[in-house]
Amino acid sequence: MRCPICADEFAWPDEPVVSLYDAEHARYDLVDISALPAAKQADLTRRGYRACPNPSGDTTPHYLPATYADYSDPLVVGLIGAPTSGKTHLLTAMIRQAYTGGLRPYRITAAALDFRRHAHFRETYIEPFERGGALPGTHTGIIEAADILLLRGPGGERPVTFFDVAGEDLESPEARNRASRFLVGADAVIFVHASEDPLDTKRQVAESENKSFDLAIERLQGIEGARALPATIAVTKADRLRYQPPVDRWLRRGDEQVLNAERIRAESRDVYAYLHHVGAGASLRPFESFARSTLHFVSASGGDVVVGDDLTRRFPRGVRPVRVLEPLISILAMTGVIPGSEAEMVGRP
Ligand SMILES: Nc1nc2c(ncn2[C@@H]2O[C@H](COP(=O)(O)OP(=O)(O)OP(=O)(O)O)[C@@H](O)[C@H]2O)c(=O)[nH]1
Ligand SMILES: [Mg+2]
Ligand SMILES: [Zn+2]
Repeated sequence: MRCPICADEFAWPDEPVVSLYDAEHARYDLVDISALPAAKQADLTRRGYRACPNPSGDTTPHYLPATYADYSDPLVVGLIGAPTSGKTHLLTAMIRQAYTGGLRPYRITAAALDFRRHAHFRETYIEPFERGGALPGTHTGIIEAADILLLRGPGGERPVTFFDVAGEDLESPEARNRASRFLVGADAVIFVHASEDPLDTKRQVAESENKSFDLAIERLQGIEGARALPATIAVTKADRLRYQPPVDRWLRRGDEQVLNAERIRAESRDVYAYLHHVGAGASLRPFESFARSTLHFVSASGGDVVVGDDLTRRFPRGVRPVRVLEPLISILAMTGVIPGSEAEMVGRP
């Protein structure tokens, strides 16, 4: 199997031991479960972890849910985008909505597979986001997965690991070897482009380039079969374009309730035209580089952040995510998590 965190291949040990997390001492304890009754074994395995042997020795120690290898066909999904493009807010809104039944129209439920990781993600991102707080920029040098979910649906049970690293690392040729190693094992990529960024973009960026996209694509192209990797381009912060046709029309639709490849194609065409029109042609490279891709307008927060007198950054009217699941749904269709003939057509010309 391949570890979703370090992308190393290794044989999953078939031993009756699991590592249980001891919160009090902040450590993992190795427990031999062989003498326990089957029900207890199953329960401890469900809650337990296994240390990844990380044969290439290139990461800090990390643990996988002990049930990870029970599922065939795991997915690794990575977010790519410039610093402050909105990756973390989008992923937070997306995972939050997947948890609260947002994939029900596709008969998919989401649960945490890695309980500790999800609890951390919930406390650090989902809860502050729900309270209307702006999320901090992602620390550089972090190479751990953000969350590992288990999606259950007509396509079976699929673990999905999400990676959200700092845009700064994605743009840096030195750091990217570590930070974007997850790309080596990625099964799908969400490319995030921020529409108009008057608040955050203090830097001058040549319109002709999107460094994080370029570096990620370059790295992926070194991997066999990379052209077949499903990709989606999410133009986020689209709340800033809400009065602008045709963006207004897509945003007003809210969450879709059925999978419709033709509609996704129509939205993709509109996003393509928008990016082209505003001179962001460089952000269209994923569309040109991968055989199957879709493009979407999304908004994680529904509005701009406001800096208060105490310098905290908040969304004053709370958050109202718009169409944040659409990029994920396209990925799920293109990776077979949503099966069927309609899904087969998603992202194809
Ligand atoms: N208007 C608007 N602003 C947003 C939206 N999503 C994020 N932002 C703002 O964009 C800024 C950056 O968002 P992040 O999600 O932290 O961006 P990031 O890509 O994760 O940035 P790094 O972690 O530094 O790579 C924050 O100030 C957010 O308030 C959105 O949907 N609409
Ligand atoms: Mg971030
Ligand atoms: Zn590993």
